[in-house]
Amino acid sequence: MNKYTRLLVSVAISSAFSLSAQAGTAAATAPAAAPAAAELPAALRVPPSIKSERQLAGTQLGPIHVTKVAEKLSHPWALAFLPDGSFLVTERTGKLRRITAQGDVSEPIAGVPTVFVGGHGGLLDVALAPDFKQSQTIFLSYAEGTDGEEPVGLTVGTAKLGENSLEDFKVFYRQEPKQAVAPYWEYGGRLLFDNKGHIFISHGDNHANLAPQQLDKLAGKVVRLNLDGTVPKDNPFVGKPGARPEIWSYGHRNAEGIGFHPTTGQIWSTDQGPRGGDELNIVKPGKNYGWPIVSYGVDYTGQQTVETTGPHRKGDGFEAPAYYWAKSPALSSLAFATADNAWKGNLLLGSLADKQLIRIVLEGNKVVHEERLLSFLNQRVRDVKQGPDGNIYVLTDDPSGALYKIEPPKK
Ligand SMILES: [Ca+2]
Repeated sequence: MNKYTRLLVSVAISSAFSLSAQAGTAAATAPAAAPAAAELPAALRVPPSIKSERQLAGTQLGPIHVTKVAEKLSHPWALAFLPDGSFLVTERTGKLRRITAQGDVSEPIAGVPTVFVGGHGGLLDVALAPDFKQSQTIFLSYAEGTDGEEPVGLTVGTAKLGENSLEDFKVFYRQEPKQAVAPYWEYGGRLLFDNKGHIFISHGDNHANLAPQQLDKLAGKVVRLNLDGTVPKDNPFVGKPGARPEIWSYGHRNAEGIGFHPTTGQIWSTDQGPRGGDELNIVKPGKNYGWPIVSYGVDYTGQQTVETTGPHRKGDGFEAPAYYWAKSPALSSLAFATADNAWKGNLLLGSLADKQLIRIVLEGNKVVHEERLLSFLNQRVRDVKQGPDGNIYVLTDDPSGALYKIEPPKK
């Protein structure tokens, strides 16, 4: 516990006491105001804008502590943990910053490529190469293109991370053909490494109609590559005429979360539905996840999309989701909790529209329970990751977004 935390815990405790005392007084003269005050979580009893305050909040499995590590980030999108305890954070508006463990935010790191910022596009994921300790290499994903001139696509680059700059930036992978046009929605963009020398890259559908079903296009796909940029010989569509060999799976709408299940080793992904129909999928090679032919959602107009024939049905040839939501939380990132605390084995999901962290309890591959967390922050959750310290870190998507640390309930 650092000096700020100690101070603020004591502030929090004294504020809580003084607030209950005031509420008691107020109740005598204005009873109508009392119930709302009584329902306030402990975490709201101190102003949420103070950096480093460690707030206590009740959850189904016990108390959690929520600490704002850093703030005033411009639409932060992704988070990576550096070996020295600091953080790398992308801002969708095009900047990469380093944040110290104490929450000091650096000036933008130089050498980041020009990115297309618009709609869902911008600087997206950041991930350390598996050999980062030796190579200092990072991977960045971003939207690339020029507004109004030609379509925008997803690009992945690598660079060596210096103190204040990126060196030796190279384009590692480029979505061709690019397919996103105004209003520039749905890029996916999440990066995932296995321990076998591969990288997985999720692609949104770029709002490009049937593209997720077309195997000569990369929109709406999860792609798998070797770490030297070549295509693995055992990818499912290698040698199939008319199909791009990079493709691992297809029929995705917007997988902004992708990760390995810690015990089965299978890839799980989120998928944002249009209006309704967000999905959790188990991503298998060569499989078709159905978008836009089948979906539990409807278009934003309230009508079924032109291409959609209806929901997933047994025997329709498409991979049904492990779970879906009729009302979309607008799922972003995904993290499996593996540390030794009460959330071990749970799946954590960011929610943009519902402004929550969602805790999913699994029995095998079946979702048996969900708990909605962090509602009191009232912030869109863009990224969620488990840190090397076993705590959970989230980024909030806002013009003045923040990095929060969540200490899960103890076992
Ligand atoms: Ca689906």
